[in-house]
Amino acid sequence: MPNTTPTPVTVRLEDYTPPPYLIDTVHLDVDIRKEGAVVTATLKCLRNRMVPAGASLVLDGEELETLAVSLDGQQLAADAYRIAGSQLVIEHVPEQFTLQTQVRIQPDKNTQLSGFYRSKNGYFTQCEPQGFRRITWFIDRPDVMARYTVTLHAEKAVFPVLLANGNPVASGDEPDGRHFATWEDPFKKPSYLFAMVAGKLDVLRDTYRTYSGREVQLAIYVEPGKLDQCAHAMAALKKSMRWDEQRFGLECDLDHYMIVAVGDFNMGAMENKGLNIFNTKYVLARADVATDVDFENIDRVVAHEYFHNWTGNRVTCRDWFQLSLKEGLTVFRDQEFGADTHSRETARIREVRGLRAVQFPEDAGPMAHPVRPSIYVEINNFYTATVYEKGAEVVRMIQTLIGWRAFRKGMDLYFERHDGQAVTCDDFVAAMSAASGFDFTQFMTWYRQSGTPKVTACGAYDGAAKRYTLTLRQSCAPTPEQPEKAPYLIPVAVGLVGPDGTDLDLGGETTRILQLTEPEQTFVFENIPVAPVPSLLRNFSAPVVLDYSYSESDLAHLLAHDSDPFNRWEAGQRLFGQLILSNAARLARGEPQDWPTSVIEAARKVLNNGSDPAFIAEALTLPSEATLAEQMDVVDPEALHDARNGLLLMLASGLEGDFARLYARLAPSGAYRPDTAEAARRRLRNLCLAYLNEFDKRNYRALARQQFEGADNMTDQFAALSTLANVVGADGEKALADFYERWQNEALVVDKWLAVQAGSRLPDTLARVQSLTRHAAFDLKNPNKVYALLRTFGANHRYFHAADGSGYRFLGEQITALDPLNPQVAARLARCFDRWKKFDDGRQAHARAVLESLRRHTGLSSDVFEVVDKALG
Ligand code: B3K
Ligand code: ZN
Repeated sequence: MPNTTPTPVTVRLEDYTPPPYLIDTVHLDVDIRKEGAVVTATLKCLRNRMVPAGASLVLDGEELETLAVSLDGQQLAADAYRIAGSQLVIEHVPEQFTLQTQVRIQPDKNTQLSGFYRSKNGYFTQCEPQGFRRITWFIDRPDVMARYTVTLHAEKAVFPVLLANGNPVASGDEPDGRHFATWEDPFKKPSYLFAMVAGKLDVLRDTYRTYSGREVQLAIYVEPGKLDQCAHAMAALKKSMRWDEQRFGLECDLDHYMIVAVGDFNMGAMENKGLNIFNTKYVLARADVATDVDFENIDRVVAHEYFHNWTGNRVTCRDWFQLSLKEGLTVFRDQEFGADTHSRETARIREVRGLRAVQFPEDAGPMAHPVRPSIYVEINNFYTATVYEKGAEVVRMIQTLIGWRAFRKGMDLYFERHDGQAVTCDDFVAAMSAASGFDFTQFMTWYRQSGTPKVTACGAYDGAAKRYTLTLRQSCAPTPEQPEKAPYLIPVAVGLVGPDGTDLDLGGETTRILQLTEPEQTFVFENIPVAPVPSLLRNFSAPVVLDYSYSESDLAHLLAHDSDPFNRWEAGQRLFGQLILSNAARLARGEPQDWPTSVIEAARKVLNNGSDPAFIAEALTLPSEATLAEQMDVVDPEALHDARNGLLLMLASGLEGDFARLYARLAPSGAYRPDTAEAARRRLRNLCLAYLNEFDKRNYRALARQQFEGADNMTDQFAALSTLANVVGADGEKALADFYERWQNEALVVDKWLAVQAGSRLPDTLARVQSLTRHAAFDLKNPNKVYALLRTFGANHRYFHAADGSGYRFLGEQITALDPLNPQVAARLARCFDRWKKFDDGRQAHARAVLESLRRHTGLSSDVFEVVDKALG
């Protein structure tokens, strides 16, 4: 009988104790057959000398059919060990011993996609955080690091490719058309970095010479027929290898670096040592099937997983509470890589846009948790925007506080001290502190406290004394587990912009980093000749909400002149946000919309000031409904939606001529090129097209249709489709039908087709999404399809939060259907309900009914339970 999935338990950081036993080497023999895979594990174990002798040996396992257990070559009788729930316990073991277990697993039935599972072209693994225990009995925690040797056996014709971490050391044929391959990983690693693959796959090979002259064999494995979609990922890999050498002095330590793409994958990708496994979404790209955003995302994810080889694999996490140690740091590294390889200013803008759309709501909702959580039920629920993106902001603040040179020294010291170890966030910060002399004691609040701090600023200019005084106050609203908050150390980058638009001199610098440490603090700037407009929190120097009562003309001034590109963009976002919110309030009161014409002039200046087209496009993209909703006491999603669309139409009317001219001027001058400048041109041109189609005018529809039909690349084709799919009329229907007809065999393009319909602002969106769940293109077992259709719908602010509760009920049903198949993905969908308490009583009643019925559901996974239970509070 297979042992079962575990009953939910609460795990606490304060309960951490070191493992009583360690595992030195692991030999795995995996025999893959139709009836299941038999896994024989031989573990050389020893007592951990840090822990008193006498503890029982406790191994983790889930859904394993145990066939045999032996200790030092002696088969154990059934009463010499016990299997209780998800643990195998042996009471008395020697100081050193060899444990061998044999289990059968059922990868074909593994719809959770954790552990060893079947996908279209073979078998794949996902072990982080706790999937290895679904393959064999093990001490499945990251502070147990071992050396692995793996032998795979499978039918040769069906699974010609057999891979595991490390280096190939043997392979050959076996009777009955079978074959085997043995891989040896020279590096010690935690079990979560284990990977193996058996499949029929094509491979793109290349090599990379490191700066010390070692040659690394690179390989990207994909579904047969997709080799022509791998070149970009390979180039991205080589670029990231070079960048990590140049920026951080970090060299690849492997002889073989392999990436395997799989269509069924819960997340983006996984950094298994030397054998990354990727969602196809972050590998496959060709100009006709992938957009500029896809190309850039591939760069970022390939780099991210590669960078983990040092930040995560060489130095890993002691326990899962330390997840941000590797994730926050690695996101920061991939952000910096993105900034260096694309555009630094737009990279920062997109990061902050994402942070505000996802992490700020998370931090204000029921799932709020610190960057280093202190308690969890299901660790999979903590791969969050807080751990990743806010974690990256925390690392960025460290760099801001000590400067990049000291930061680099801190990184060097971190590796010098901890290479080969499993450590904590404190160890990282201690290295930064030792390298810089900076005292991070108060700064650690960022790791401990959840919630987004609010900084309220107030400025005063004394003309006689030529003095500008800035008073900053900080506060942080209570979060579910933390009613009281201690003050943070907040780096606030400040510039003072003069009436002519130039930065005033602040004693040899134009931006000063203030350190706000008290609840309230006053900063004085001397020798300021004129009354300035303050440019606060430049480059978004801390993940806080900044409150300053800027006038509309202040904002227009900053939007036109601020030397800090982030704050130039920010000024526009504030201006648009304030206007949308005040118009939403008017609509809610039954009053008509009212837009000042000055906003058109401000936007026109941006359009025509000769900035980088990517920046202009960012500046003229309005803040999202989800971001703005956070600023409303009671969210009225209809008024918000209508007001935001009102501003789109207002800008379109005021700038119609500008948009039309720009659309024509930005027409492509040759065949598609994927580079940053061309991508920026397309981005702005497509924004013009969308604005122009805010009017119901035949000539603009025709432009969109022409672009849809004539585009030689997916960026332009899909932008035209999105425009058409969001306007009433037959053009949208036809474009959607044509698009599907053309791309139905490209899974990733079909995902776009699903998403564009689920995110649409047309009133029949829910009905359409409901019918799409029954379409041949949809598959509840495939996470990409679920994310494309269902999560996009859950993020459709207007229709998910429909007043009659229909959106809530629909998603509730889908979560119920998905949970038994894939609880991790179901729990992610359940997060769409996070903000239900911000809405009116009617909507709350509908959401509560759905959440309560979910919580009552028998057999609900601990993943979904944790999310729903917290949401109900
Ligand atoms: N480390 C993986 C995340 C795996 C999550 C499993 N639930 C991807 C990444 O951050 O690189
Ligand atoms: Zn990561």
